[in-house]
Amino acid sequence: MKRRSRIARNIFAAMAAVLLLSGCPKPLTVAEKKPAPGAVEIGPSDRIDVLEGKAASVRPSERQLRWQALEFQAFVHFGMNTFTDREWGEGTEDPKLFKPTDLDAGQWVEAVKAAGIRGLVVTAKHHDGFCLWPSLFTEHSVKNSPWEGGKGDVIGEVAEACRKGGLAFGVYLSPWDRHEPSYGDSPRYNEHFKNQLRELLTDYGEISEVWFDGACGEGPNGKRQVYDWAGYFALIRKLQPRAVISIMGPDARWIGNEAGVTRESEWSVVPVVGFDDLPDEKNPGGIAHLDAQAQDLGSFGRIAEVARRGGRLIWYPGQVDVSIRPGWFYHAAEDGKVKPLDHLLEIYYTSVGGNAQLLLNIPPDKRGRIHENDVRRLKELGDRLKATFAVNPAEKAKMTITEGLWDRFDDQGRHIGAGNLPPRFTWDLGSSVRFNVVLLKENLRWGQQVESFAFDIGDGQDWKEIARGTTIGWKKLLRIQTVETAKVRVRILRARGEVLLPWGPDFFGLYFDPGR
Ligand code: FUL
Repeated sequence: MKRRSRIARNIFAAMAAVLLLSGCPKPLTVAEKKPAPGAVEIGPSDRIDVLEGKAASVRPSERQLRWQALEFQAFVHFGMNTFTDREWGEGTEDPKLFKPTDLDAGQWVEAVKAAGIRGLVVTAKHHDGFCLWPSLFTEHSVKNSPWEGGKGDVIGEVAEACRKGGLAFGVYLSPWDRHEPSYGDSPRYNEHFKNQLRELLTDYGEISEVWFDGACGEGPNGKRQVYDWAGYFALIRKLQPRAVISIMGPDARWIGNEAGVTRESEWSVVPVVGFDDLPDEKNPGGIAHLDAQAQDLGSFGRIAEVARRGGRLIWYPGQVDVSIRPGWFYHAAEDGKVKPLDHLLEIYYTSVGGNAQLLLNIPPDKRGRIHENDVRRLKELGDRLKATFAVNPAEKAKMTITEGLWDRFDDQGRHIGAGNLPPRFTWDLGSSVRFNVVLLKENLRWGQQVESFAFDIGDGQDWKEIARGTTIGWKKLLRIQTVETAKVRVRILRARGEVLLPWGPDFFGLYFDPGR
């Protein structure tokens, strides 16, 4: 990373101080050209400062940023298993068993929107191979079910309802297909799979995400299917270039568990070993050799370890997939087991507020509706989040940046942040404010930089540290004991490169959660 000389920094600092004092920021610099998104190679000859610069230079793609901004999405497991009361079907189920009595995709959309959800990913085909759309390439689909006289198309209805309701729309398509006879005859099945993918990518408008699971089995011929990941990815890039490919894909990694648990430090920049572009079953995290379940995926120590063997740094943000109930599919026996509000809040704060995206599964029932218990819980969750995040008293607070730094402004003269570590950001709230949630964000367009920070409150004379954290990334939500103060401060303790906090009410918030 380009580093400025101390003298230049001091000149900038002096100019910034004058501008801050005069209260009239003018452009000092134009925003540096961002390095292009993509992988950065690392190797044993990289010195520590070089490695640090490389880690600081990795950038997300526009599609990754758009996806990250969704923050909270619904996962919808619905299909043959809903009617057979199973989690994994055999592929031998009779399509006639699929008979929702009151399917209403609009109800799904309203129910999930009440929780503040912004996108929805539906299981177009699960491992049993039953397709929720009338695919031309199989008989094992809704077209041979009694639902809507075989003329129905669940995917069409859901896509339409999402569009109407303003939700992003994505699909889960299981590569493992226990029904399809060509499965295991690798080239033939890969063609079949691409045909199905093509239908989904061309017939339903914009697809925001394609979710691939890594499960792989033997076909009826006893042979193991070898997936053509590169071919699948190429097709998606061609037909839906804005779509993120998750889990077995290059854009978003699996968080490593299905319990809704994130790491204390979630890095979107992760080192991966080797130069193999393709994921495999042992590495469901992604496009290269990455153990998605490892506790440390992105610390500087981990980067140095991978560099010794040779590898690369990629932008690979985490996604938390977890179900609101014990199972992924609906089971009446689990109607009383919808996760309590406090558990969902804990998941929300540690995922959305822990630099990850939350994909909360809500399975419709045999009617084809989201069950009343889940609807109620989603509304409770949304109401609580709305009440908490309604007002940000820090929005209009005066912020100053202290400690040998220089300010940066973009080419329109807007303040976009400060560099020269370690910056301290101080807010004068004018009068005493009560809060128990602190929100921080980095501007990920310039990479992920913060390794640790502290949060202080002040009484005008002294500062008292009340919380510490590690990574910030897209968003950090700190839940703290309720405090009242007119002055707050964030100290960046360690960062990899210049810390660029996005300017505006969005990047720093103090909130009061009335339920705590
Ligand atoms: C897993 C699947 O086997 C489960 O059935 C579920 O779809 C989950 C989200 O992914 O790997």
